[in-house]
This record gives sequence, structure tokens and C-alpha cells, in this order.
Amino acid sequence: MKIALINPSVPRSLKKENLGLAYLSATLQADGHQTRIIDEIAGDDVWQGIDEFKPDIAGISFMTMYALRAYEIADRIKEERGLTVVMGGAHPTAMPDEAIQHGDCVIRGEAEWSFPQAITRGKLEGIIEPEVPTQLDALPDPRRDQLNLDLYAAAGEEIAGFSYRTLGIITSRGCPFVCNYCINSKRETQLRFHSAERVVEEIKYLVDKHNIESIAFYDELMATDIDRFREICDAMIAHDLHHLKWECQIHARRIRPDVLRLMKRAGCVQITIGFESGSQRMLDRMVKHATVEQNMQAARHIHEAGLRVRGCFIIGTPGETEEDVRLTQQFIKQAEIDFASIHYLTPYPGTALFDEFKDQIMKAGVTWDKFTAGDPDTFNCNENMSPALQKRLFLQLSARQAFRNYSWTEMAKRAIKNPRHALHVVSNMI
Ligand code: B12
Ligand code: SF4
Repeated sequence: MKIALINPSVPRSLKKENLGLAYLSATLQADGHQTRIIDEIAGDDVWQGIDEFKPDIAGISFMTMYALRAYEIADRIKEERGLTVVMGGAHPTAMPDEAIQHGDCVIRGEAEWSFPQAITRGKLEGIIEPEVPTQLDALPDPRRDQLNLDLYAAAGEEIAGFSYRTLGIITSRGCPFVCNYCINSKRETQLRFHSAERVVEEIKYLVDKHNIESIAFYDELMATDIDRFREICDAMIAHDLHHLKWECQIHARRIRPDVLRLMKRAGCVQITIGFESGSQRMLDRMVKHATVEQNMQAARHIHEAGLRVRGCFIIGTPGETEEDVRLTQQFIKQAEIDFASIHYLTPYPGTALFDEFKDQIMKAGVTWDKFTAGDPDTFNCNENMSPALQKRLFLQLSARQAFRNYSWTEMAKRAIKNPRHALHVVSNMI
């Protein structure tokens, strides 16, 4: 069979490669199918791609913010080309009954084994529960060569004022924590890992073929298995890959000074932590399983190891007040966060938070394209602060951080790209 794997794009798409499709392509090909990734984010035209490749099946991948575009593509493919349409990714997994209205089949969760199996059984219809891969190393190497990786590498990543040619890698799947705004609050799958050997092979491929200067670990959380994480760091040093600059996401409770020192030797420059709030009441409401003190201590240890701290913070948690936001601001200052990313709380489908507000969200008639975590009007879960107040607090926090977060050149680039937003930020600083 010929299968087109489609990655839709929307105006707010980030230029980051969809590795899920590259993984799927690999197992489909191993089963004897022909595949092509049609990637709108990389500038591919879906209709031209379909006309050239002439697939039997169109697979579409999307998270919530891409759902409207994905449905538009799916409806047109069914109407005009009459192909079998299969959908997967975070949004169809969370909202299968909605997605199935636009296609023949939804495969929920990780579909490397289930997609080819469903084709073999001739059963590409309805909602399919996946057979989740248990051994990640048993999966063939993702078909990165079907993605325009040079374009993605060139889009780069800015760390500490420098922009590096960067590509991503996934070394593990799953997370042991259950934060209520994250899909792991409802996910039942186990934590699984690629071996350090496999990770190093993939990194070497990206260095040799795409000349990367930096690697982005797309894992939900690194260092969940400290021994394996040490093995990865040791292997990067042993294979001379520690010239790569990298950052990764770690939970505050998994920060250990000895591991931080090893990470620095292996090329790590920055660690991202979802601190989320400076108020213990809010951390408990989010089910963060961390205390403000643990968060503060994690930041201290990271700085002591000579690494930078990127902190993620959320505004708009149910019950949050202006005083809680002030505590967050105080935390950012006291912990000397090097780069603060501020987001509005967004109840993504597939999370415990979404379930809590589901009826109101559906009644409010929100549109999925707003689910970017950058829009205070998406849906307000907070009873104490209006969207307008949240926006003001968001801009104040962001503006105070701007000079720490970005180099002058990066700020100038951003101001040229979006002058109205720049003016807005500056006016909030005054
Ligand atoms: C890496 C990652 C990113 C990366 C790269 C994204 C990318 N291009 O793939 C970056 C950092 C850029 C990113 C950004 C965002 N992300 Co993100 N991200 C992840 C993360 C941690 C891992 C994704 C991943 O690579 N998994 C491994 C691969 C193998 O799995 P996969 O991509 O899901 O693909 C598998 C299945 O989904 C399925 N599948 C996928 N496509 C298809 C298609 C078909 C036809 C079939 C049958 C199956 C199928 O099979 C694949 C193979 O197993 C997930 C968490 C998670 N567990 O999914 C969040 C996650 C996907 N992200 C999320 C969000 C919200 C975002 C942002 C909107 C938030 C933000 N502001 O930061 C932005 C938006 C980016 C943009 N503007 O384009 C949410 C999505 C929730 C939702 N309902 O939409 C998740 C689930 C995290 C969460 N909050 O719980 N993200
Ligand atoms: S620690 Fe991160 S990945 Fe894990 S449940 Fe919380 S938000 Fe999700």
C-alpha cells in the first residue's frame, strides 16, 4: 500500500520536526508499504504531494491547535480524492469521537505497531486502541530522511543569546508524574527508554548528516532513570559528542548535584524545569508533586553546577489570585531564573484539567486553533482573575524577563516581526 503521512500547518506552527511521523513511516516501510511524509510546516503542498505520490491511504497527525486545519484537509481528501483517511496524534487520541467524523479511522496513542497491523487485517475503520511499543529499541530508526531536516536544523534554537543548528531526538516515552494540565495526568502507559547506544547512534547520524551544533531532547522528562541518563552522558563524552550544546527538561525532584556536573561535562548548557508557580497552593492544585522549596533548591543546584535555568510558569490556574502571581514573580527573581517562559493555563483535551471543565469548554464553543498556551481568551479556568487581568500580569512578567531572556539581536528580530506586540510589552514595562 502507499501511505501519505500528512503534517498540517497553522499560522502559529513552530518549525520543529514531527518525529512521530518519522517513527510511523519506519514501521510501515518495514511492513512493506511505501510512504511519503507531506509536511505543510516545511512548505509542502498537500494536493501536489498527493497528486505526485498517489497514495491509497492518507494518515494525518495533529495536536489540538492543528485540529481545524487537519479536519479541513481530511474532509477535502475524502470528498475530492476518496482516499481512506486515518488520524492520530494528541488531539484524535483525546477526542476520537470528534475526529472520526472527518475520517475512516482513528488510532489512539502510539501507533507504530497498530497502524501496519490494522492495514494487514484490512480493518482501517472506527476507533482503534493501540498496542503500545514496549521495547523502544525494537522500533526501526525513525525515517528522518523523509523530513526536510536541513530546514528544521536551520530554524535553530537560541540558548543564552546564541542560535544553534538544532534537531530533536526522543530517548524515552512517558513520565511518572501526573500534573493535571498534562496528558500524563490520564495516560496509562509505562515509562520506556531507548538504550544509551541507540541514542548515541541517532545523535551521530544528526551530526554527520546535518551538521548540528545542538541537540534538543524532546523527552517529556529526562533523568527519570538516573542510571540510564548517566550512561547517555558518559556515552556522549566517550564518543566525542560533548561539543554539542544541549538542554533538556527535568523535574525539580530529580535534580542531583553529581548528575549535574556530569551533564555539564557532556555538553549540557541549560535545564528546563516546569516550576509553574511560586505559590505552594497553586503547585498543589496542579498536582505538581513538588514544593516551592524543592524548586528553589533545584535552581540553586543547577546554577552551582554552572548551568542555566529555563523555568516554565503558568498563569490562570483555578483559584489563583494576583497575590499568587506576585509569589511567582518573586520566585523568578529569587531563583535567578535565566529564561522564564510564561504560559496561560490551557485545558488541553486529554488532560485531567480538560475533564474538570469539559462541559463548560464545549458549551463556550471555543475553537481548537486557540489552544496554544499563548492566548488568555482560549478558556478561562480561573474564577478570580479576568482574561484581561491575566493578560496584564502575563505581559508584566514577560516584559520584566525580556532583557534576561533574549539577546539584543533576537529582541530586534522579534520587534520587527511583530511591532504591535513589542510596543505592548514595552508599555507594560513602564
Ligand atoms: C516533543 C514535544 C514538542 C516539541 C516538538 C513537537 C513536534 N513537532 O512533534 C515542541 C517543543 C516543539 C512542542 C511544542 C508544543 N507542544 Co508539545 N509535546 C512534545 C511531547 C513532549 C513529545 C511528542 C513526541 O515527540 N512524542 C514521541 C512521538 C513518537 O510521539 P507522537 O509525536 O505523539 O506520535 C505518535 C502518536 O501520537 C501517533 N501518531 C502521531 N501522528 C499520527 C498520525 C497517524 C495517522 C496515526 C495513525 C498515529 C499518529 O503515533 C506516533 C508514533 O507513536 C508531547 C508529549 C507527548 N507525550 O506526546 C507534547 C505535546 C504533544 N505537546 C503539547 C503542546 C500543547 C504543545 C504546544 C501547543 C504547547 C506549548 N505552547 O509549548 C507547542 C506547540 C508547537 C507549535 N506551535 O507547533 C501537548 C498536546 C496536547 C494537545 N491536546 O494538543 C502534549 C501532548 C504535551 C501535553 N501538554 O500534555 N512539543
Ligand atoms: S512533569 Fe512534565 S511531562 Fe510529567 S506530568 Fe508533569 S508536565 Fe507532564
